[in-house]
Amino acid sequence: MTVEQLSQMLREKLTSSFGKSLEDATTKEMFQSICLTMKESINANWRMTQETYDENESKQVYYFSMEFLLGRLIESNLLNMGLLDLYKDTLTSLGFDPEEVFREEHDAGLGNGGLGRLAACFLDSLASLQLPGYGMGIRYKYGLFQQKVVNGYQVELPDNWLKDEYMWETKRGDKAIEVRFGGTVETTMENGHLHFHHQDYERVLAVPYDVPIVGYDNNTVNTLRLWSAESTTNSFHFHSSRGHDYYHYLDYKRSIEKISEFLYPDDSYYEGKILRLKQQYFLVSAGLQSILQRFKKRNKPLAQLSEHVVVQINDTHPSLVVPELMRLLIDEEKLGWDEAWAITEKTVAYTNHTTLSEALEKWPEEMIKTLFPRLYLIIHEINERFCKMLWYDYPKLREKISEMAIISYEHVHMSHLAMVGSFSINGVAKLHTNILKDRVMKPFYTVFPERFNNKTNGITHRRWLLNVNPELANVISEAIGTNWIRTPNELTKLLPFAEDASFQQAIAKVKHDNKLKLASFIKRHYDITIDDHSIVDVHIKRLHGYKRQLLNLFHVIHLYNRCIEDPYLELTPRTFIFGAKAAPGYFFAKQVIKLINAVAEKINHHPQVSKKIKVVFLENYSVSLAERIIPAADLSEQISTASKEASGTGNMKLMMNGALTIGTLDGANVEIRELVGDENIFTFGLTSDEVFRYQQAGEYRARDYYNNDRRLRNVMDLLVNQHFSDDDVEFKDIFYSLLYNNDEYFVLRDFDNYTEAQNNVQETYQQQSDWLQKSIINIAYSGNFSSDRTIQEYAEEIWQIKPTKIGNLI
Ligand code: DL6
Repeated sequence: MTVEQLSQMLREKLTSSFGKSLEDATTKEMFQSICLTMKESINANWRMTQETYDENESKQVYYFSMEFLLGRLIESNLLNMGLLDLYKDTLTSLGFDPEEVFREEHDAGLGNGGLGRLAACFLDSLASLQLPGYGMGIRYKYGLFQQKVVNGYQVELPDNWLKDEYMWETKRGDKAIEVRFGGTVETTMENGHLHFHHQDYERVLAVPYDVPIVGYDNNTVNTLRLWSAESTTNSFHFHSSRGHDYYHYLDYKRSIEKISEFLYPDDSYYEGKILRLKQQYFLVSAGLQSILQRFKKRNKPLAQLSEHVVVQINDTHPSLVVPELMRLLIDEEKLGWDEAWAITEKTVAYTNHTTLSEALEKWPEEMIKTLFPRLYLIIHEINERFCKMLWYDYPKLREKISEMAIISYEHVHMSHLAMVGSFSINGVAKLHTNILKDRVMKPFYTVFPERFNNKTNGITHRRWLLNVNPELANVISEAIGTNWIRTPNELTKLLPFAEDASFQQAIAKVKHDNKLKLASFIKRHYDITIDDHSIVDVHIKRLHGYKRQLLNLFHVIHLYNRCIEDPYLELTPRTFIFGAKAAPGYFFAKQVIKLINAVAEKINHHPQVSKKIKVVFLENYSVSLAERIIPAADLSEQISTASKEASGTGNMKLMMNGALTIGTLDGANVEIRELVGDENIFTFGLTSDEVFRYQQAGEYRARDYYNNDRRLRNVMDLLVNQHFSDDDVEFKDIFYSLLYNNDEYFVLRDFDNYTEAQNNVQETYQQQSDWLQKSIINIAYSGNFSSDRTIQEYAEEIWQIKPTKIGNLI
């Protein structure tokens, strides 16, 4: 298609959909017209893809996740369809700014952070590798809250992302499914068999909204199915004799719709909220019922389910799939327990994303019993059988049975349920998987060694390099051709260019241009001028104690102190950028946000120090904001307390865009170091084994570090002497958590090592050619972290699914 033809199409669409001429159209109408034109070709391929899967009887993976952090889809869809440049050129020729038009799309923020974004990257890779994949999630009416910063504090506002029509979704009212909550179970004996009758339950209608997932340069269009909770008048008992029925009905309707109203904003923390549990079951039941309906159309015996379907659960949140699949097979399909169990165990696979004990879900037994009385009986039976098996087959583990049971101390342990009911249990980075095997899940590893495996996370290089940094992508392609786009491991072909002066200059120019763009964004939105030749030092992720934004900030304050002590101090200018949302109830994290803003305020207004350092807290960190920051970054802060960060994926995105990592030996940082070599990454601090040793021996004394390190004292005392605030109250909690609660995340212990590593960063940066060489080496090895690699491993080693070519329809 030519620019002229597309212009004509868009003009016609503006008229037919909005009754507008090009001259009158708003950017929003233009955005919507583009989506409508795109959907015409997407929909044709979408139908074709689904028909091909059914005709070929392809085995499909269903990725169940409570979160899909999609961000915007317009650019990645255009890129994957091979139309991005055409649309950009056409928009420009029509007098529109493409970026402005694309920004009309509201981020779909249906996720907290890493786990949800990983799910989105996986969908992109599945479609791009022509793999039959299907996402199952919830269509929350409100996504993750919008963060505002008011007087330095985080304030949360609702994210009403569906306020305007969501252009990519299609409601499939005809595919709605009933999900049942509460009630009682009556047990009867019929023909010598026990039968379970679920009665007096509440009916909720699960209505699917399907989002097409467009593959890269192929015809594959997979589906992300997002379920929305709705009520029906026929699920409510109207009594003509009773007054106020209408108001009762409205209350009832509201209580049903609440189920898919909002996403819980907690990351790496479990809270036993009843609505959250309802959400989990809602997703699981609707998803599984729709899978079985589809499977039945293939006219195969249920015993073959696992040859057609694999259900991957993204963390334990959907682990009710295990008892729910059992319920459907036993109560609805009339299979016996053993047959149903054999099918379930072969169909479900589980990914763990955290070792933090506070994030491991355990629901009160009573809650499960009340909400899902039939499931409770099934979980009880699974538990009985599992504990008996341990008792008879693993005598050495007898004393561990209460620790391993699915139900113990009046709680249902979801990770135990997931492990017992799955054929595969995987961690998300080598170190993380080893920690699961050797520590957190050790007894389960003893019982099910063959189930444990590692799948190191990845990111889609299409969005995180081609889309966000097209200039870098061009420089790469000019040097090594374009094969790397299909085979990202071919980025290693850049290695011979690492010392090439002209290639280094090309890379440096792209980075500088990206810094200029970020600087202009920061100037526009925050009225802060940043030095576009400064080291752009980036710490972007959720705010959490273990991610140690505080350690970074202590280094910033330390630099500030040094600048004050020595006005002639030679320092390579730095811009410290933070972007982070804190869970609304996480007091400590919110205090850290306030402290970052207070430090920023002080430093940015200091006549001398601000010439060398700037600190910027960018509000409302989101996928779209990450897309602006990452291409401009020089330094990637990955400084979690070792053993706490399961993998990280921001580390991979930044590396792919040429940033060097300063990091602990945690999560996937370990694998980054393995690839690029010790000299191309700045590692520091305690190792995970050292952290475990400290914890076991109880030997850590944070106070000693405060007492013995003058620099640390000078930093910390500023928190409690009103230096950064008008009163001395504000940061005392942070101060006390370090000294009196003994610094759970070893910030003080790692401060010295971190500062040394930061000095090393500065020295290396001053040798620009060395720095650029390292940067190129990082880009070259980043292909290993494409989610295409990860998904290929899942497909071959867990799912046993194969690429299915979709014919050419358009
Ligand atoms: O696997 C995706 C992502 C990892 O990269 C992060 O390291 C990890 O913290 C995150 N885990 C969670 C925890 N949620 N739960 N449960 O988001 O997963």
